[in-house]
Amino acid sequence: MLPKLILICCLAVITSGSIPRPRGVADSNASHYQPNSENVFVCIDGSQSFPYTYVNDDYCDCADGSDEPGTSACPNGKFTCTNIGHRPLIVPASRVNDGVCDCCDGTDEYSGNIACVNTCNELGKKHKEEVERIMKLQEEGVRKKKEFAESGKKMKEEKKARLEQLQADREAAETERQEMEAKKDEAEAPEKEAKDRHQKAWDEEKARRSAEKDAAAGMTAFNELDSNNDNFVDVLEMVVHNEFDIDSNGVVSEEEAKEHLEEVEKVDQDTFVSKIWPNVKQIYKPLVPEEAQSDGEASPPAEPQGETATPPTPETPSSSTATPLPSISADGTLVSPDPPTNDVQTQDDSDEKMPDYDDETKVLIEAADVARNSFNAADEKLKSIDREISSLQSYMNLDFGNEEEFSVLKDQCFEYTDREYTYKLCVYERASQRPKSGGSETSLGTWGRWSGPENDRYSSQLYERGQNCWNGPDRSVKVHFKCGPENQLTNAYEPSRCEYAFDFITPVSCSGKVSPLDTHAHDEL
Ligand SMILES: [Ca+2]
Ligand SMILES: [Ca+2]
Ligand SMILES: [Ca+2]
Ligand SMILES: [Ca+2]
Repeated sequence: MLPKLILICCLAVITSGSIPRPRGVADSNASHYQPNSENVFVCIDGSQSFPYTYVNDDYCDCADGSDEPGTSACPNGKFTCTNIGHRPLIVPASRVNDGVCDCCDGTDEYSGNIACVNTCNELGKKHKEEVERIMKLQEEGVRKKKEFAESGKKMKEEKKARLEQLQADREAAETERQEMEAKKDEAEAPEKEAKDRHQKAWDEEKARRSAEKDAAAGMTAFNELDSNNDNFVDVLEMVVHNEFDIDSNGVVSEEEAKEHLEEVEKVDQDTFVSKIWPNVKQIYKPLVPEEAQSDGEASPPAEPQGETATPPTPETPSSSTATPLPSISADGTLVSPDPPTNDVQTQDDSDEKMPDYDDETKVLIEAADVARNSFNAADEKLKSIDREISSLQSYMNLDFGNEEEFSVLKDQCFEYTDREYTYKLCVYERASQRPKSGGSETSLGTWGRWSGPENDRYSSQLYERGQNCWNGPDRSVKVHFKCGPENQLTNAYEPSRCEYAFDFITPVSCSGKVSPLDTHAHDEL
């Protein structure tokens, strides 16, 4: 209620003392108190009438208290301080003669209990100065606002022209991209064909080399197995190789050897390489020469693998992946075990590099590279146009006020620091908060919309969908815009949990008018 009261008092500018009237009557009400021919006073609400002498007789007669404007008799009475030199002030009638000076002219204290000094001239002067100061601020603000509006309009015109230009450019860029894509496809087809051909030839060459190597390894194995050099590998030459022990009983029987030899007694080299080797190459191990096992004189002869041989203990890991432990030799030195020997297929890959493309293919690749680069350039050009168009369109969609005056704040960020936090507002973008002591930034919201009342739409902005509050809503900020000499974030607070408010002053919000609320706020100070 208080602001309304003040509004009334401030707007009712009284040329004081124009009509004689009873004590405590506002100039605007003076006509009600003119004595009439019947000497009757009608209560202002019209409900009752009394003899004129009932006015200010210190007894409350009217229900609306209007017969006692100058005494404290009516609990709902209103006393108007004339306050010549300043502004009239309405106070509750209970303040009349209560021993406290309420009116600057002291008219509320006429009983003589207290002597009030008249301060109206002094207050009036201060008030006038304050009004002038605010007026100047408003005028200066309006001047700046006009400049901002002009540059805002110019900016929008420029952006609009640029957007139209880009939309025209886009068509050409899209055509260009399509052409470049067709050329790229055209150049890539023969390139792919040539590269595939090259790859296929190389794969065949690799397969040939691999087969050659395999055959060579087979021949080596044949020569090793053929211990009596009769150009045949026979069953007896096979049985000394433990790896041919199919049932793992520690002995290679003749049957087992024969099974590996595809059920024949002996095979010649060609048969071995073509038929036997592919099946045994994964398990075959060359015999380790005896002198490498031990150089001691008491080396026992290689025991023929007969029925007497001890079968391997089940718990001994037979897998070749288990690393054998070092052992102590007969002369007491540490002997490292032999490295595993079954890595035939993993070596010699280093020199298996695909040879360079032939000249003809190189020419095709070069041509395709040129076409690809041209396409990529055209593609990037179109994308860049699209990015700019999208950015311009979002700019065009922003509401910068009736005169484009708020566009000056676009892309500008402002900070305000209180005891604990630094608040940041990037106008039309986002609002955030970070602790002064360091630590991570918390989003308080991103640009939402203008949120002022219908008759004052551009008085506040809403930033919404900020970081979620634990067990609560998403954070949001309402930014209140007020007239001021510069663009500045002047306050940040949290009126209700996770709903923040910022005060922002800017010339853009100046109207050129002095609002009664402005001067009242300064009177209070
Ligand atoms: Ca009365
Ligand atoms: Ca008083
Ligand atoms: Ca032989
Ligand atoms: Ca066996």
